[in-house]
Amino acid sequence: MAGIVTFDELGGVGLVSIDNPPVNAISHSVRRALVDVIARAEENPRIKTLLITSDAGLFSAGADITEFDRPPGEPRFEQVQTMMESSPIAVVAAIPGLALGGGLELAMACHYRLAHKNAKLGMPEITLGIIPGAGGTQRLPRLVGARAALNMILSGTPISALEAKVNGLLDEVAEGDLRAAALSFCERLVREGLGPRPTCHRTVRDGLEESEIASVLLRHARALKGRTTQLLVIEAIEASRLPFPQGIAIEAALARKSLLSRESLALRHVFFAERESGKPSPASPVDAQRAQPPAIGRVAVIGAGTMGSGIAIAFADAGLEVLLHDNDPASLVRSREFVNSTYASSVSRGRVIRSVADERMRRIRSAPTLGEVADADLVIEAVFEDMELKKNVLSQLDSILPPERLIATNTSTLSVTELARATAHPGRVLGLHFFVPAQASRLLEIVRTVDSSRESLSIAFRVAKLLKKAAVVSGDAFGFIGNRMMLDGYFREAELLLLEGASMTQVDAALENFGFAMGPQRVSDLGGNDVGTKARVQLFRRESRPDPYFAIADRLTEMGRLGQKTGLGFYRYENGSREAVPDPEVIRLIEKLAADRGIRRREINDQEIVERCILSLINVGAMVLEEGVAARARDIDVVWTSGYGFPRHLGGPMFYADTLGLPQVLERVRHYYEKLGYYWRPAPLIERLAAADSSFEQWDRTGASR
Ligand code: T1G
Repeated sequence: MAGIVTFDELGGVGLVSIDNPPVNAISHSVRRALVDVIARAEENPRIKTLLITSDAGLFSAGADITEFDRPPGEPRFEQVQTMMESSPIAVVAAIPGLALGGGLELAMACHYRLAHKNAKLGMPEITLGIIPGAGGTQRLPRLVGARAALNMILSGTPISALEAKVNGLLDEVAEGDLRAAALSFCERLVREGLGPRPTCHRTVRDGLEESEIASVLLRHARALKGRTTQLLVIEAIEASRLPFPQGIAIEAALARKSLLSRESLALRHVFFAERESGKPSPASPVDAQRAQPPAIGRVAVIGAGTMGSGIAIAFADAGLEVLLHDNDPASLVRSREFVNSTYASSVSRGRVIRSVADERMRRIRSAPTLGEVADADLVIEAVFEDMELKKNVLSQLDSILPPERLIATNTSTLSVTELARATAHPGRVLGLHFFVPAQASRLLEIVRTVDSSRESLSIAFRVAKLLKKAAVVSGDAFGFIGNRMMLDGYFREAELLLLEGASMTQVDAALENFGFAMGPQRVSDLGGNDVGTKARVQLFRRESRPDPYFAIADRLTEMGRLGQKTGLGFYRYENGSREAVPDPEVIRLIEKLAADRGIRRREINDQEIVERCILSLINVGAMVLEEGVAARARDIDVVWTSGYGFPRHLGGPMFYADTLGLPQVLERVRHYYEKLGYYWRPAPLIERLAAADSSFEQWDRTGASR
């Protein structure tokens, strides 16, 4: 492909520039082009040094993930690297921005490395369930030591150029013009007679004691819960003590093993599902796919409660000006305190430096009168969850704002269609459903109505990209995607299992061992049992459904046991701690509620707990798909992995169902249908796909042609 790698001669320097949009993935064509230019440079007697870089703002995001399921084309990665490392001329990497995975591995096969001060260098392979497979587990320990290498690879988080200079990964950091710094670096090499310096000839300066491995594993235990890739990483890094050819052979075998693992298939599924869900689905009107959203510089948030303040922080973190309005001055004062304390804790945890925090706080300005938001590019309403109140706010905004401006509601339970029709321009209204805490939760449900215009949708996608949120489009129906599945499936089963005899600690532990970050009762206590009760009342009233199941949670709300915020909920939280302590009073309450309902309590094992909570999630997920509330099964996986703590390494509930096999899923759902009743009726979509021995993935693939 023309121009994918360019070559220029600048004095005695051969300048190689990679240009493979969007992220300079080291694809097969890039590898082929690199081999060509290196050979040309080596044949050119004027060329004394080779400079490998890019003008694309980043160096490379690594190997081309889309090529993983195909046999690697020649030349393979290591052939390119061996050519660079064994080159008779000095090869220098100049890193302008991100250098990730295979991109950093390419740079480590160069003899010298420079980077711009804003560059970030990382090995994120573990986030894809694989180990570095282009020499990273062999060259990185030789450059930074085994301990630092293990940490970098297990965390998967990029480090700054400064850290990389300190730990030996970089030879120089350029404050200003990287190209100029790199060219004078090359001239200095020639002047000082410094030639090739193969990384593979180095030895690893520090060993890895068992105790160190254990402490590093402990540090990453939470992020790697239920995972196995880290064991392959350790095995590969331990092999870095061997001569390079032996170590690299061991890495290659372990990398192949990791690539075929279920964990990696699941994590790659989530990687691409997140990128797809952030774009109009194939089912969306073509013009929605092409709509160019206007620039967004200033946002207004109406309602300065916890959600409104969190949303304001999310936009300030993304670099936008935020106007925060509330007609209760006391709320604006409380919100300012919340914003200040949130940034203060981010600074104290080293997540952001003081000056940046101050800058972001300055971007959030209070707007005591609603009129002040008239020149905002978009407005998000986050007032109390009451239909009439929200309708009133939306119709006022509708009269204040120019008709092309987007008005979004953060409702989690009310009909967005009904709210939109309270305005004269329902097309410019849709739901932007943030999750607690709005400034940190990665998920954003974009709730579209039949009236929502393509412009509104494209602005919503733009907002999600700006906020770096995983965006998923949902139809305007009961509980949208996430809450519907949580209430109609996951939480319902968790409650029933308590009534039938399982203990809270048992249910929470079983699902945490399955891989959830937190079990259902602890999540309910974190979010507030009153919030759950209020949401259910709204939702079940909206759908005039009987609320047969949440007897315990609603009783706790009546008793004022609202959760962590009151120190009492399903559990007891002593002196403001987050440690959940079982409370005999709640156990007695559950026994009484069960007796009142004639439920005979019994021993329940963990397998039944996990099966009922997860299969009910899958069953309701299939209904959400069939009803068109979610456009793709993989959208549901994004909702649950980025917003509800479903383990990413299992791919999300629908991907997980495919790994179980839909015929098996159907057989178990039918088992519970017979045993527990109508709410376990198998979703017709599961029955059809199981009968055809098909999968949700195939269902997605046939999407538009269905
Ligand atoms: N390969 C192929 N496509 C990629 C890609 C990659 N490595 N990275 C991103 N894309 C696509 C992505 O699907 C999207 O496509 C577009 O680029 C923009 O991405 C040998 C084996 C770099 C931080 O894990 O973390 O090297 O949707 O929307 O938000 O040991 O992309 O437009 O069609 O995410 O600005 C290791 C993965 C690979 C980094 C940019 N590397 N990428 O974020 O844009 S494994 C990674 C990212 C490896 C070696 C091993 C992010 C980003 P589309 P985007 P962004």
